[in-house]
Amino acid sequence: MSTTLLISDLHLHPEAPEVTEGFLGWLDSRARGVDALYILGDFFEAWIGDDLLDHADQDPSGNAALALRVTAALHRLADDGTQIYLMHGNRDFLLGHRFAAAAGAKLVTDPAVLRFADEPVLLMHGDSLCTRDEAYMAFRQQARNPAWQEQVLAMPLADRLQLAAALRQQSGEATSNKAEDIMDVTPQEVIDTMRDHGVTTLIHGHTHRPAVHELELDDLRPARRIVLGDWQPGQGWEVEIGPNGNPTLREVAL
Ligand code: LP5
Ligand code: MN
Repeated sequence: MSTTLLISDLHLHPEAPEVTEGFLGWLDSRARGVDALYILGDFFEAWIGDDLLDHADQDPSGNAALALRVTAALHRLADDGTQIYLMHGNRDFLLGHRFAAAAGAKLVTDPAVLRFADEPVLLMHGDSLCTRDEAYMAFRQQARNPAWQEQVLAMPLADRLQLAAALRQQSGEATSNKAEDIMDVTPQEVIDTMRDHGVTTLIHGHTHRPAVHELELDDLRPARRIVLGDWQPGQGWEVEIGPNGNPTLREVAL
């Protein structure tokens, strides 16, 4: 009996200890013994580089200590036989192989197509579908540029912490001034992306608008878009895909 769990948008942060504890509890109970666990981005509120793992002593923010606890817990699950996969989000696109190795996980590209019970399923973080948010699309292009990333990763940790805080503040100001529909996925982009990948099921996070949307592709085939929610104190979201290949979106009490 194969079971896969998918989660997204935990936004783990030293100042949100209830979510961290809730996640670690979920990992030890619910995720124990499953075949695969997919974390579809924004696992951390902000990730400034894997070298943080080596400098917990120089990190007053508490992010390094948090990451070490979380990687150790993930590695225990991996050691028990669960395959763990990490996809980048718009907050943790700097997660790298060093982090993945510490967690016993593999990085997966966004988008990724998997097969469940012989049906292809498209997994994404979801930010790339928000094409009407032109300011974000421009930021995304810059943030995913390898040359920019290399330059940023060469900065001292303290400067990176500051830069991340500045970007978070600018993002907070920008999003409070954007229309709600601009920050949701573009319907036609969803349909085009699903067609391009030959799928009738898409699972993503990012928008924090958990739902199952039934839709129709251009060729009139029925399709569904399953949106994972973000994790809050006491409440998370998961998608379970069991042996029949059918995904179920569920609210999780933490
Ligand atoms: O994240 P959230 O929910 O606030 O909003 C997102 C989009 N914003 C972002 C930006 C991130 O929040 C920034 C945090 C990154 C942390 C890691 C940093 C690691 C690198 C630095 C340290 C080493 O993703 C937001 C969307 C919203 O989702 C909904 O989809 O609207 O998009 C924006 O807010 C973008 C703004 O509109 C414009 C960009 C502001 C920053 C401009 C600086 C440009 C210079 C960059 C190089 C220094
Ligand atoms: Mn996101």
